Amino acid sequence: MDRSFLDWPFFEQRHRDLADALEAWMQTDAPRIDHHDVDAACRTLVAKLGAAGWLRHSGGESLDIRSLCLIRETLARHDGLADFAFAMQGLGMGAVTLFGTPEQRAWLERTREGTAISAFALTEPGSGSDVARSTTTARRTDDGWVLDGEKTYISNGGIADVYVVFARTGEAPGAKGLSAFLMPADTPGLEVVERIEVIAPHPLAHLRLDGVELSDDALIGDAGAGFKVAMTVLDHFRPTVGAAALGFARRALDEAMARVSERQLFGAPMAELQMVQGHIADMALDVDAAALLIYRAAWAKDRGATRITREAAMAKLYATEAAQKVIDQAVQLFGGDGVRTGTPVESLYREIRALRIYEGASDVQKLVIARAALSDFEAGAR
Ligand code: COS
Repeated sequence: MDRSFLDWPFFEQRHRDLADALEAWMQTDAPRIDHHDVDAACRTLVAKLGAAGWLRHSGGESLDIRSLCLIRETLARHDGLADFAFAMQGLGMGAVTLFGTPEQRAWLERTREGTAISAFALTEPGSGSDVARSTTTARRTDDGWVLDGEKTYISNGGIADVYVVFARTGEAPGAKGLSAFLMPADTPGLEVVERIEVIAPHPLAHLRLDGVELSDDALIGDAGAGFKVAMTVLDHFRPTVGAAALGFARRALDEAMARVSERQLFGAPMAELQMVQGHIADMALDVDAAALLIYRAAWAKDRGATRITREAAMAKLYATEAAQKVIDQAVQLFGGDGVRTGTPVESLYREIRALRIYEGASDVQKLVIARAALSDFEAGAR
């Protein structure tokens, strides 16, 4: 595949080395595992990614967003479930990496080694895009908190060892009354009530919290700061969702180019037809444009920007929407084989869809970008 993007000025030599080493690992040592039992597959993937040292990049003292993006892009190009397993260790522990106490960071040792699996429990049956409406409650007691409510579409739900969960602590209405908590999976009162099946299978569950007792030291960050904790975590991880989409798109483009180079149509390879070249041009353009937005956002954060809300939203929105189009065109170029169960482009077609929804749907990213643009304009106009 085209690796010329690694020469872009966004990267340092350590990033090129990381991308090369992971590519080599995926081609030689990577676990070739059966995906039919997704729970077992994810446990194996987390253990192997941990043992090989890749999960050290998923959290810790700080996050290098370019490394996270390169890893997700590379894993996604080879295996969507490997990307999922890596990504969730980062998102799940994101609040601990960014805001955790030294005691809470003990969990990071385990998620970075691949000996514990983490999850990010924000979405509720009544609030997905509108986080400020979250209704799960955390009531103060003499020595801690009691949590009640429901969380849904929680990735790694059912196999996670630890959850970061967001609940209403009531300091103020709406966004200013939420807090983040660290909740081990074996805490009494936490129940996995339903496993959710989706078009690209991965561990996903609906959770119920019924009188879950947590101690004082489970609180991550300040009471009432949970909305900002969640948004800050999402700002760090949204470019990486774009990177996973980019990995899927690069794979689709490579598959399509191999196909049109080999397949004969009207007496010549498909690649010689201008209509086919039009598809390849659109796909290649989308891939490069997505990569530029993703690595611009990652670079901006890594070089010290306090917030990359706008850049992260642009990267996620563009890359996920573009990848959907790229993959759809690859399916088209494959003809009947493109929709045949088990072919690479068929599975990419299913894998990409959720990325336009989770960690902030495309519509939410537009809202975020427009708000940032208007607020910058108003600040400049004053
Ligand atoms: N970083 C830090 N602080 C942020 C922030 C960010 N990215 N975004 C908002 N805030 C702050 C705001 O500055 C505001 O604080 P002040 O009142 O002190 O200024 C506060 O948080 C509330 O912000 P806002 O009024 O913009 O919140 P809204 O309720 O209007 O919602 C959206 C904002 C819709 C953008 C937010 O709810 C969102 O991102 N939703 C999608 C959530 C998501 O990704 N869900 C998927 C779950 S994970 S699979």
